[in-house]
Order: sequence, then C-alpha cells, then structure tokens
Amino acid sequence: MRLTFVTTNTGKANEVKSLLKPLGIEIDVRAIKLTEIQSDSLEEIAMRSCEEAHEILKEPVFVEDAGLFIERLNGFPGPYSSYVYRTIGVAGILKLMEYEENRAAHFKSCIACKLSREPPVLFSGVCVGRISHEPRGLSGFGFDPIFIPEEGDGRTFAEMSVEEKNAVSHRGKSVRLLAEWLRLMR
Ligand code: ITT
Repeated sequence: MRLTFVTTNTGKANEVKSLLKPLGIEIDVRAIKLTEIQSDSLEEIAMRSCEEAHEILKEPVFVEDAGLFIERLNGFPGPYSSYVYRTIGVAGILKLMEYEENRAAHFKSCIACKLSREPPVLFSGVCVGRISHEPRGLSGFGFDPIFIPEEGDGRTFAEMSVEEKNAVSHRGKSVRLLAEWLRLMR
C-alpha cells in the first residue's frame, strides 16, 4: 500500500520518515498547502485537512497537526503555533515567559489518516516538558531550541538527534500508534 504524508514542513517529514522506515513503511511526501480551519482543537484541524488532502489526491493519505501548549499562557500558542512561530517566533515566546517561574509546557501531535471512503482515523501523542530560559541547539525546527522534554537529560529538542527526539516526542508517539494500526489494516 502506498501512503502519502501531506505536509509543507520538511522537519516533520524527516522525523516521520525516520520513524516509519525501520518499520517497513515507505511514504511519499507531498507539500500541498491545505486550508487550516480556525479551531481550538488539533483533532478537528487534522480531520478537516485530511479530508481535503484525500479529496485532492484520491489516495491513502495522512496529515499531522501539532502545537506547543504553555501552561502559564493558558495553552497558548496551541493550535496557533504555526502562525505564532512565523510572527513572534522563539524570541517572542521567551519574551512572554521572561519573568515566569512556572515554565511547564507540552507538545501535542495529532495525526489523521484516511485510507478509503471511511472517515479519517486519529492518533495523538503528547510530550511533557518545560520552556528553557534561552534557545539552545541547532537541529530540528520550530520551537525545538526552547523545549526541554521531561523524559530527557536536560537538553532541548534542538540539541538532540532526530532519533533521540523521536524516542520521546509527541510525534514519535502518534506515529508509532499510526504504524501499529497500519500493520493491523494490512
Ligand atoms: P503543515 O501544516 O504543512 O504540516 P506546519 O508547520 O504549518 O506544516 P502545524 O500547523 O502542525 O504544521 O504547525 C505547528 C507549528 O508548531 C510548527 O510550524 C512549529 O513551529 C511548531 N511545532 C510543531 N511540532 C514541533 C516540534 O516537534 N518541534 C518544534 N516545533 C514544533
């Protein structure tokens, strides 16, 4: 079965490929910009994007919507992470958190996969951690330089290899669930 991952984010695509390849699942990546509906729910955004991707490509597809939720900012930027990253960026988030002692945050990943005419199936993963006081590291993408996962040794995601990040990340968890389900569907 051929499966297409629709994303414009090459960082995401690399992580997903690196997770699925060792499990024998080869994917095609298509950089199609889908309509991102305004919603507080990553699940709803992923479902709608997945339906749209399937309508365009008419083949088995999946999409992923992810976000960074900062406790002290009531879950901001959450579903708006992509926009916030493009506008105020890492520096803007650090500024908002400047005098905050509570730096708790989590990343959430939500995958929607549609193989046939059935509605998309959802898989999600969460990674709990905290916001660093300064950016550290050069790998990864987005907010990786300021996120320190709890299940780690104090390094930010951007100081880890793709494999190290995948072992504990929100995306690692959602993609492993997707892979398990695909195995059952074969
Ligand atoms: P697609 O929708 O085309 O897949 P995107 O980058 O717009 O690409 P999202 O809507 O899911 O993807 O945006 C989530 C944003 O949250 C993303 O642009 C990053 O800035 C941030 N983000 C998500 N996952 C991340 C991760 O693992 N590490 C760092 N930042 C992440």
